[in-house]
Parts: sequence; structure tokens; C-alpha cells
Amino acid sequence: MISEKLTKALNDQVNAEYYSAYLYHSMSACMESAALKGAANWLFMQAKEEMAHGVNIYQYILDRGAVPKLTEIAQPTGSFDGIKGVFDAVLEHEQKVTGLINAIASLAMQENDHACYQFIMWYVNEQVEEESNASDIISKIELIGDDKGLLLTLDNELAARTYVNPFPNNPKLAGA
Ligand code: OFO
Repeated sequence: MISEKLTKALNDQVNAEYYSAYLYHSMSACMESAALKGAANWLFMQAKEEMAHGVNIYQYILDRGAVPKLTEIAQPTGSFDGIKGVFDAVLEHEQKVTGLINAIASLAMQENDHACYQFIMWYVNEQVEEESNASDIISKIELIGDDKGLLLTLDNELAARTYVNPFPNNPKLAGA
């Protein structure tokens, strides 16, 4: 049986993942209203992945014999200054999430909960990719500077992102 402390940490992480989805939806709307539909698409796909991250933890809590407790999701905060402001905020947010995930990994280690440690390691690795993706986009935005043509090229690149279910074996996410 998983400890109450670890269950609480995982519950909080479900909330954090759903909040991430909510935040990325609000950023997506911001980009769509600025006529950057590619960036809006990238953020919308990101939001979908975050929901899957949350559902996967929700299922794990059940699989460990505990009951997920869903709590209030906060209103997304921050007003974003253009595409650079949005992706700076994405990176900052992902760095924060990395801290939360690492804290769960440390707790699982402390409690000698090897199963939970192994479960959360997927998220530890995922955070490396998520931070790197956001950093790459920020670097491109910085290179582009004020060139509107190149900005549209980047927007087209971001439009190509499609949703890939990160957990195809999770029955709750089958067909998602
Ligand atoms: Fe942005 O990543 Fe979830 O965990």
C-alpha cells in the first residue's frame, strides 16, 4: 500500500498537471488572438499531453489501492508579452514542474517505494524533454528578432505538432 504522504504528493501532482493544461489553453488562446495559429496549436497539443500526464497519475493512485482526491484548479495567471513572453512562461512553468516531480522522486526514494520511484522516473525524463523543447523555441524566437517573415515560418513549424498519446497502454487514455 502506498503511504498517505506519497498519495498526497501524487494527488497534488494530478492537480499540477491539470493546471498545466489549463495554463497552456490560456496561452493557446492568447496566441490564437495574435494570429499565431501555429503557436496556438503547439500549446493546445501541449495542454492535451498535460491532461494525459494527469490522468496517468490518477490511474496510478487507483492502481496502488488509494483514491485520487481532485481539488480546485487555480485560474491561470500571467499576462504574456507576445510569443516570446509566452514561451518564456512555458519554460519557467516547466522548470517549476520539474521541481515538483523531483520532490516526488525524492520522497519515493526516502520511503523505499521502488514502484513509485520507477513510475515517477518517466516524468523525470519527460521534464528534460519538455524544458529542452521550450528552450529550443525560445532560441529560435531570439534568432528571428523582428523579422515577421521568419516568425511566420516558425509559426508554420509549430502548426505541424500533432498529439501523440504518451501512455497508449493506459486504458483510460486508449483512443485519446
Ligand atoms: Fe509539462 O509536463 Fe507534465 O509532467
